[in-house]
Amino acid sequence: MKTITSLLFIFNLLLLQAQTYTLPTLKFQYAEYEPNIDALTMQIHHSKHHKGYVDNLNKAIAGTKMETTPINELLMYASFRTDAVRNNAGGHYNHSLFWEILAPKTNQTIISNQLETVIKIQYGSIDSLKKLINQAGATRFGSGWAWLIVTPEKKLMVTSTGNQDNPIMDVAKDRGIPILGIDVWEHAYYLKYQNKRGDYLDGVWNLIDWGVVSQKYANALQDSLLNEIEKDNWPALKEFHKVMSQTFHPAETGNLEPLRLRSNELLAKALLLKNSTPPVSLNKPEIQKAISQLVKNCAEIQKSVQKNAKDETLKKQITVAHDTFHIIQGLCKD
Ligand code: MN3
Repeated sequence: MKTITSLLFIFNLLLLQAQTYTLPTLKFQYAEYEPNIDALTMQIHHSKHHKGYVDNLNKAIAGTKMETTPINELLMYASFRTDAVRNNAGGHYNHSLFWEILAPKTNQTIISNQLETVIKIQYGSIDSLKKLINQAGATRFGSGWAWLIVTPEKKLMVTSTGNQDNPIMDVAKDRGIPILGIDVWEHAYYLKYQNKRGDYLDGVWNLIDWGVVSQKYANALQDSLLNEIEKDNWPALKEFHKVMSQTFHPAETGNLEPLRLRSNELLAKALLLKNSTPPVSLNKPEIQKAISQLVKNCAEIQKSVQKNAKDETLKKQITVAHDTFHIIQGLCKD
């Protein structure tokens, strides 16, 4: 009996710790989105496509540290994730947002004064904003999403991304928190609209619940994720990080080959970082000082490689450079 109780206890602990994603229920019946999106398209889109992203995301993170990683963090560092995590975390996030902002006409809530005012200041009118979003959706080659986002500068911006990427991700060219997104994958419209993406885009506006979008706007302005995105928007730091992890991790396990082959590149990326413009909030002397140290560390490594130094020496030097890089990352998070 005691064994069973403790086994149950452990089982419950495992259940509590493992983060699994679930398919959100739609607020309305599939047929209620007619005639702008037909019931069968809604049904397949939600119960098959979206469910597929949820199931595959759970599969991709099962048994890894990512089970306890918040979804924003999975998205944010997409360039360091596997394609399975990037596509399915994106797919789940994007579709969840899409369902939230869709409602039949009779159930829609109205736009807030706050959002309406900002739209008028930035775009002149809601109609001209719609046109820009339609254009972003219509010109997105292949599959993807058209977005209205809040940027780290707290401005609205219209943009689009490919596949299941989104503007939270470090792979997106325009970054921010999405408050309105339109799925322009063919599976979102093909049954009713066939190849006429433009007609679908016109139709989908009849379903947009501006009250929900307004709430998302107000929430985004307060969200600390905006600051994180601003700080994360330093491509030169990311490029250095890539080469560092691809050379340091093998070195840790005794394989110095990647470092020997790429020590020039590592130094070049460190120099690029030193000469790059940091995000406004990271323009601090202590960070610049640590980066100068990093350049020195990398120059020493390159010298050692040229002199064909022993593995032990290189391993020590890359560990020092890696420590310096961690100091920089720590300073960037403060
Ligand atoms: Mn879709």
